[in-house]
Amino acid sequence: MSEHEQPQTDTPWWRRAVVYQIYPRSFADGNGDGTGDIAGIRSRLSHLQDLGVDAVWFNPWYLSPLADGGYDVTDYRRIDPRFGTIEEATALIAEAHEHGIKVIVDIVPNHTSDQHAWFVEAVNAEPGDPVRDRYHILPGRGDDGSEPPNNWMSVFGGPAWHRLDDGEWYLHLFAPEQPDVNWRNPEVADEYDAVLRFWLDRGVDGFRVDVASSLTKDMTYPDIETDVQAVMSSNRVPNHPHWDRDDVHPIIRRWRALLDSYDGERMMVAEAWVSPETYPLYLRPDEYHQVFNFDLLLAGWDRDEMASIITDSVDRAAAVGSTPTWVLSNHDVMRETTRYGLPNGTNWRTWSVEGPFDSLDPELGLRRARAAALLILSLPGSAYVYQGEELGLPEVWDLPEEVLDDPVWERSEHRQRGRDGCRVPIPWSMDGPSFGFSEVAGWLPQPAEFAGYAVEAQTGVSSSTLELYRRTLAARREYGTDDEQITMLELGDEVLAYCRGNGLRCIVNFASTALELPEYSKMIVASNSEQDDSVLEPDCAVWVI
Ligand code: TEU
Repeated sequence: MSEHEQPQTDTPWWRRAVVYQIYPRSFADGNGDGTGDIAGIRSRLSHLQDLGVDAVWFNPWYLSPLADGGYDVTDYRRIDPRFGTIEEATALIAEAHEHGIKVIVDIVPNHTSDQHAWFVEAVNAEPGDPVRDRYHILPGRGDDGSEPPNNWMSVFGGPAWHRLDDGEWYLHLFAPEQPDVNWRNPEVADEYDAVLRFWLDRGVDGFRVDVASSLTKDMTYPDIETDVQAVMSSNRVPNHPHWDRDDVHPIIRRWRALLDSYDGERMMVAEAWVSPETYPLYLRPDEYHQVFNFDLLLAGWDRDEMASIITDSVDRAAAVGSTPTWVLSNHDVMRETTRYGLPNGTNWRTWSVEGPFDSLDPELGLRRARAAALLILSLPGSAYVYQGEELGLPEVWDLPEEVLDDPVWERSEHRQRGRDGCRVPIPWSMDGPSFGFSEVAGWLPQPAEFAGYAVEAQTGVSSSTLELYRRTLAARREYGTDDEQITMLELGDEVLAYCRGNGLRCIVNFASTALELPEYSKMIVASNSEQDDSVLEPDCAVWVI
């Protein structure tokens, strides 16, 4: 069997896929305007094949004013001209398949853009007109209606209501340019069905569903005590007016039936920041195939915390017949090479404003990120790798304020710099105006140090993070197993180690001193570029069998 050949298996692809996340705006620019696009992606498919990923997930590429990086969709059936055309998207899907790579697209069903034809129609209609019922448009409170209908807050900061010129208010759980649609209106469900069919007919293998747990709202619009951010990261609030409500599940079942009516193994993965208690409900056999598990992404570099997340995730998924998902970073969070270089407990959302900046140790962060990659890539289930993780790219946390584009910067009143630092264009070559990303400077500036992280700089360099990822993904294919369990191994309080059914062991050293490795017959891959046969250095990982 060649190193890139997947062993024959009846297991559906998504149960063990490595899914590579592409943020199209920042991956590769084919038309020389400084913004990434589909032409750029098509020219770089060989990078994904060489890396050895099983699937790609594309962040939204639909027609959009990009008020929230494309999560504000004007038309779900058109590609934004900055990214390309529908013909190019269809060709890309087919070409990915020719490279043996499945395709997942992003669906944004909680809100549209304020430029969407439905919202434009609603705004132009009179209060009470049925076309307003596709959104949550309400009179305000107070004698003259000048108070918002309730106290709900936007995830991005500030109130979740915006007033129209005629005095009514509309709900936006995210930016004001992202009005929430009303899922009680049957037209809404029909429209999203049609959108799913549109992309399934173009050959996509799956959907990543944006803010999947917030679609339905309490239509009496009561005030709430808890704020949204707290709800997203903590325990379930029963009957919350707009988060993780029971009435979201019939929508999911409807989509699942639609997917199941297509041939092939079409899947959907939920972006749902929900509690461990309700997480399994989303994974019932007639609901989502997978839910992103963000626990590791939120955890520090902590042996006990990571060990319990891993065992809980494996058990929880197994209990409902699904598989765990592993996510170290994505387009919404600080890149893990930087996160792991900060002391545990640092609030990385505010750190880049507040500091202390000398608390960052970038070398330590990269060492840990490489070890974490070995950790998640040997676990059962599927792993989601965000573009640039394979290069060990750091967060560009000190972007000049004048280039910041994420609405979080303004809406948090400059308490958070937002998410641009993980969305800086990818460096492909060691020189040029944007290190091979484009013929011109990229839409966000890249720091000079990106030259050293370029694909060109790392290719063929055995100690590089890129070659480590390539070796590790090749080994994952070779030593992959369909058993979806792990056995934790006891190697001391500061070592995280487990064994897969085929005898593959992953060992991670969290101690500050080197670890004497237990006996093994073969070392398969090591996160340290200078791995010794018998000892494992701090913050490093190995796979042995
Ligand atoms: O994100 C959902 C979400 O609520 C968070 O990840 C949020 O972006 C973050 O906490 C803000 O600091 C999804 C998308 O992944 C994100 O990019 C979009 O902005 C958001 O939905 C709205 O569509």
